[in-house]
Amino acid sequence: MLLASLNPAAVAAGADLPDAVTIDGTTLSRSDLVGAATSVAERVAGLSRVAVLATPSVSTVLAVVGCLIAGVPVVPVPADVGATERAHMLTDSGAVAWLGEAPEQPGGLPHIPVRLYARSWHRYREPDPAAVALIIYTSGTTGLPKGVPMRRAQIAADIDALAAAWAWTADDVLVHGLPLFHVHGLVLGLLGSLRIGNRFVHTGKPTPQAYAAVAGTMYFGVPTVWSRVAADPESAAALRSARLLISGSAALPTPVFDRLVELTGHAPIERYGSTESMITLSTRVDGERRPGWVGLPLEGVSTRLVDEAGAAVPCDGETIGLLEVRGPMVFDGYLNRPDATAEAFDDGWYRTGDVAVIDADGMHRIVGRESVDLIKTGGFRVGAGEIETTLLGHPAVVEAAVVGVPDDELGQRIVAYVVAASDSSVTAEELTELVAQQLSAHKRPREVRFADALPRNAMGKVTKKQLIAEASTE
Ligand code: MLC
Ligand code: AMP
Repeated sequence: MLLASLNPAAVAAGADLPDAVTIDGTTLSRSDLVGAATSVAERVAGLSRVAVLATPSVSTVLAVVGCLIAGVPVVPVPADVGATERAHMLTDSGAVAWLGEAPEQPGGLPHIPVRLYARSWHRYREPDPAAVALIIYTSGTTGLPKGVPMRRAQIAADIDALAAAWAWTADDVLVHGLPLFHVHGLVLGLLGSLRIGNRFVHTGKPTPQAYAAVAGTMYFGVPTVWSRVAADPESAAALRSARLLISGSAALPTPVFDRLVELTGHAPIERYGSTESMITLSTRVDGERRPGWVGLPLEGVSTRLVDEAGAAVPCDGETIGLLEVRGPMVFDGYLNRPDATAEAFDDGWYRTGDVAVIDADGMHRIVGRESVDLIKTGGFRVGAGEIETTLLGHPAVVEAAVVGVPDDELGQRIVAYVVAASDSSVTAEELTELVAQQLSAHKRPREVRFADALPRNAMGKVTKKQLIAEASTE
């Protein structure tokens, strides 16, 4: 069973847990979860796909679990989504209803509320392991986000491999305050806990104070969260009693790693992955935790480095290559995008788009991204192209170039360079708001710089490295 701890027969026979999930101030037992989510399952069974506005709430938890019980694929929609992105996710995924929280703009779809106090004890057969559980949207360098269908067996394989690497058991208390519409918060945090059978606490926002207020054994965070913890010695000290502090979704800066060791007594575990591959590499609970390195392949995972011509690159800890991965958790293709799927694979290996080195012991270090047009900000993946297209949709914008500028706290911060029509009075705020309204609030540029022209090379291509250098030095 994918959500093994929610086996109705075992829960009915006494394998209950009074505080299985705590979220938004409410605590649910395993039997609450089974009863309420099965009631959701009864309302959605037979639907082809449903969308869930994935706020951190009881309603989202029950909606997702109910769909997993009924075998209905879920499209988690970012809680801060804007109009264009939302319309694209609904149309592309073929979602037939909203389940749970009602969005302001339902886009013509019916709404099925989640009733928190309804219960059903109907028993559903476990869906096929090859069935799609989730379709998570993720950004590419250009265009609107692509759907990544995740099969039940892929999710189960990833959680089990992480459990082996981290000695993650039902005795753990897992704490995080991350979004429930991505791999990190939803798949690993929530579904992982419901598979392993540990207590799960969602803190609402991932602030250092909120983390310190919960007595957890495992804490998940993106590097931005850890950098804030490292800047708050009092909250950090409260994490001393934890078993593992785990960082992922972007590179954990070495000074943050070192400061966490000092303040919490824990060398953080770092792990690496993507929406397409889920998590494939991690340092292990019983292995070396080397700052700046993301560890070894998980059980069942193989990795290799190739050069631009596809030839093998030596694993000597120094030579840089393009990282490719293979394993039971890796996806098998984007939804409705055979073109992008073909580009994503090299003879069965997933081209991660990341540049890495591997040393003789098999330790991996992520050096950066192959393309400047895929930005990671606060752990969120954002395509330069989607923001540029949105900005160009404004009548006063003549040219736009979006870059990720190195940032101590966010990893990269989004900066938009804009050439505006000479007679326009368009403001930075107006353009930032346009991105929030069309795409998502978390894709807003932090800064909009107006320019007379964009720097271009002899081929006429915008020289983004020049823009990044300019924005970094000021
Ligand atoms: C932010 N703000 C802005 C702004 N950006 N205001 C104007 N213009 C902008 N461009 C506002 C915010 O709304 C907020 O206001 C305030 O500024 C602080 O913003 P912030 O610094 O961004 O903080 P916060 O909103 O708290 O976000 C930081 C964060 C968030 C770490 C909480 O980035 C986050 O949740 N990241 C997690 C991403 C994640 O889970 N990725 C996993 C992908 S899966 P106010 O008023 O609201 O306070 C994956 C696989 C794997 O990658 O390997 O795991
Ligand atoms: P996403 O699809 O949002 O999960 O983004 C995946 C990308 O995040 C990867 O391709 C990497 O570029 C980046 N990433 C995830 N984890 C790490 C890590 N531990 N170190 C460096 N980059 C990471």
